[in-house]
Amino acid sequence: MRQHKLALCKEHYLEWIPEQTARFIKKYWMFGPDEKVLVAVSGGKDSLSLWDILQRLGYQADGLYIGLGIDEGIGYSAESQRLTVKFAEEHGLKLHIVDVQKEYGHSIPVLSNMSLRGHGRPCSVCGLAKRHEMNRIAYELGYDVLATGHNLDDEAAVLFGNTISWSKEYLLRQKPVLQGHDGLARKAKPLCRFYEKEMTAYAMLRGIEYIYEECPFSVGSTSIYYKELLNQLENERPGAKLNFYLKFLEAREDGLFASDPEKDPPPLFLCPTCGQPTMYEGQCSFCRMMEKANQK
Ligand code: Q46
Ligand code: ZN
Repeated sequence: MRQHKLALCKEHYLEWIPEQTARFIKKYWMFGPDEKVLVAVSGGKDSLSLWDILQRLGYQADGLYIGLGIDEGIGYSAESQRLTVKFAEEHGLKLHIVDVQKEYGHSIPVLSNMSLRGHGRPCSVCGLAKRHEMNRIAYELGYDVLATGHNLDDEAAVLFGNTISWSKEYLLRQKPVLQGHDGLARKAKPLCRFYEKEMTAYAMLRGIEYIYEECPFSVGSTSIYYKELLNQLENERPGAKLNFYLKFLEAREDGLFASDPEKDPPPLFLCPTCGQPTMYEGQCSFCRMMEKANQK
């Protein structure tokens, strides 16, 4: 790990990753040892590794898999669900499965083809549906916190995108942990300081079987382009990616932004259809999308 000027053998690497994760969980006040954690698992290396690390650290961590109905000739959702179920069974872990199509009548590709949002790209519809379902399940089943497997490459790419467009609203919300309020679950990203490569190494050394294919809809996405740019920078200057992210976190702690919605949260309304909190009065974006879909 050039960025840390550190080289470890397998045995020590597999100890170092959970130790560091425990340190980040504590440092950013993500959750305590007695809290109930819901891990959003997709069948990929990051989320399965996160689940593995949390159970090794002794947390009460259950999984949530959201079936998106993405096939695209490679059976992407079916395979990622199979690997997630396999992991849960092998480790004796509790897994909740929610299928968007069974729950709401339409899969993500079908919703996307209805051109309801996202200009024909499924990620906007998919992201909205995933956020809605993660919050709903965490809330309905009484979990204290929702943990996702975002790694440093994900976080740095989002930060880069939001910085070049100076999207203040999104920059304000980019944190290792977002406190919950008014029906919004607390969200934590315990892997946010690990490089993607580090997580791949962890998953492989632990023998975790994960889906190698990326979601077919991620091809050509802006976030992949930003990741490539940041990797070029990292190759020239080891540690640049980590520095970019950590210096941003420091700057925001030092008052980069005058207002902080966490300290002074905006008033929220309740969606009359699903009861979840929304930024605006009336139905939430998810229920509006579903209503339009059902009218088609
Ligand atoms: S699963 Fe969904 Fe991602 Fe696929 S459709 Fe886009 S958002 S790329 S993390
Ligand atoms: Zn709603």
